[in-house]
Amino acid sequence: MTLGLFDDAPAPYAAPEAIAPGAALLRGFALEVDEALLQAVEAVTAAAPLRHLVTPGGYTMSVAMSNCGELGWVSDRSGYRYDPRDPLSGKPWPPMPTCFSELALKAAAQAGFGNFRPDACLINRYEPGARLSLHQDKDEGQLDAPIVSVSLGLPAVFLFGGLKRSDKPARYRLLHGDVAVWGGPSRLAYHGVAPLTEGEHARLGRQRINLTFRRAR
Ligand code: MD3
Ligand code: FE
Repeated sequence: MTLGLFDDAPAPYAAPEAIAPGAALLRGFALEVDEALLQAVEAVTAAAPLRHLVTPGGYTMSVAMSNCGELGWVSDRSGYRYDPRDPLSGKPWPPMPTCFSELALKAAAQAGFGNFRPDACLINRYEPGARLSLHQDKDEGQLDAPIVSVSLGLPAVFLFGGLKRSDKPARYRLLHGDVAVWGGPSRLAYHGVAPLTEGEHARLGRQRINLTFRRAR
């Protein structure tokens, strides 16, 4: 791994690793700003608490979720949707912190997607045992925009499949500070997260936080 030698990016950021057409892994890309991101997560989730949503099929998700930005992803018995308001409070979601939108813009550009302006950021919190089964992200209005994801806290095994649910997924271990960009031919790939393994992260304790930045409209 070439650390600190890619463009003029600061160490310990490594060159993007292409994992599929349109999909790139930027190991350590968020490390420089991790404390700012985590403080912003704390501020957002103080205003819009993490909660376990119910799927249209009636299952309670093991991952706890919140949002910031103009739109937030929500699920209930009536379906999945992007909503400008937090259903818990009836108020707009907290604005997207500047450190969030700047990181997403830079990461997308590094992976070849210029001018990425996310209008939605889903915050996922995993505790040991929490998982996300294989799914596609297709509720967004703009499927030509990429999705940028930022991993914080405990490591997770990310499952990256193909365009069919039956395609056997590849596994990637995502660590604190890793950023991934998913666009173009990979935008509708099936993906998920294996049950989080027990552990203790120095800053976050027994949890993993994932931020996903989307262009929902
Ligand atoms: C690949 N979150 O919130 S982020 C989700 O780690 C979600 O919390 C996971 O999947 C997590 O919907 C994975 C990585 C990710 C996000 C969107 C994708 C990978 C993707 C869209 C297409 C292909
Ligand atoms: Fe997803």
